[in-house]
Amino acid sequence: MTTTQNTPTAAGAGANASKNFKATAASGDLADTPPERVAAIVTAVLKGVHDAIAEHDVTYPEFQAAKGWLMAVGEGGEWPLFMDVFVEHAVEEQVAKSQSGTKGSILGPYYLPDQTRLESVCELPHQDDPNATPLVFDGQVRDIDGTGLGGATVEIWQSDADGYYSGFAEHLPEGNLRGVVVTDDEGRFSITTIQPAPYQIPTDGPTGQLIEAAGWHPWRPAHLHILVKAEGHRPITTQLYFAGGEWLDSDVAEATKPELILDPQDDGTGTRRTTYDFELEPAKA
Ligand code: MBD
Ligand code: FE
Repeated sequence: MTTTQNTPTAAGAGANASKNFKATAASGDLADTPPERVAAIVTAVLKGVHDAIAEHDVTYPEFQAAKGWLMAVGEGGEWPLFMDVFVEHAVEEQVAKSQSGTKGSILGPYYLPDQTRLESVCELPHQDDPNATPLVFDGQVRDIDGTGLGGATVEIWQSDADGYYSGFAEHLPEGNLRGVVVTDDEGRFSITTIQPAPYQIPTDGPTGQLIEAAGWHPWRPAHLHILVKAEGHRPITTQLYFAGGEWLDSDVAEATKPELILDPQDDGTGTRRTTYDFELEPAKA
C-alpha cells in the first residue's frame, strides 16, 4: 500500500470520536478538583496564551481567526482528536513518572469498549483485504515478579491496511480489527491480524487545517493500540510501533517510545511474526 491513497474524512473520524467520548469516557468532573487547583492550572494555561500574544505581537485578525477555529473544532466534534493528538502525550508522560512495568502510551480517540472476547489463540475479526500483510503477534502478560497472569485481557484495536479504524470510518463493519483477547493459564496469547498502516489526521477538518496552516505533517506511524488488564494490577494503556516504519521519528501525536517498537520478521510464507510481553505492577491499594 502507499500512504498517499489514504484520504480519511473528518466526518468519518474526528467527529465520531466526540460521540464516543461522551458515551464511554471515564470523564473527570470539574467539581472533583479543588478551586485552588483549578485556578492554579487555568492561570498557568492563560499565562501561556498571554505570553504567546505578547511574544508574537498577535493582531486582532489573528485573534478572531483563532476564535473561529476554536468554534469549528467544537462544531466538528474534533476536541477529542485535537486533545489526544496534541496534549495527551504530556499527561501520559507525567503520570508515567510514578509507574513501573511496561511503558504506556496515549489512549487516543478511537478506543471502543465491550468488543468481542476472543480466546488466547485467535484471529482478530477483519474484512478480507488481498493487499494486507498477515501479522502474528504473541506474548505473555506477567506480574513484575515474572508470574504469568492467566485470565488477563489484552484489548487490541488498530487501523486496517489503509489507515482506517472501524467505528470511525463508515465503510468498515463494526468490530473490524478490534477484540478482547483473554490470556491462557500462563498468561500467554497469540493474535493473528494484519499489518496496520500509518494513520493520517483527516485533512478536511479543523485539526487537519491547523496542521496544514502551520506547515506540519498529519501522520502517525503505524501502530497497534493495546489495553492490558489483570485483576489486582494497574491496567496498561499503550501502543506498539514497527521498526523502520515511516513517521516513527516524527509522530504528530509524539506518542512513540523506544521500548514500544516491534520488529516483526517474515516467517518465509509472507506472514510477519513478532513477540511482546507485558509486565503489570500491582494495583495501588
Ligand atoms: C489515532 O489513531 C491515534 O492513535 C491518536 C493518538 C490520535 C489520532 C488517531
Ligand atoms: Fe491510533
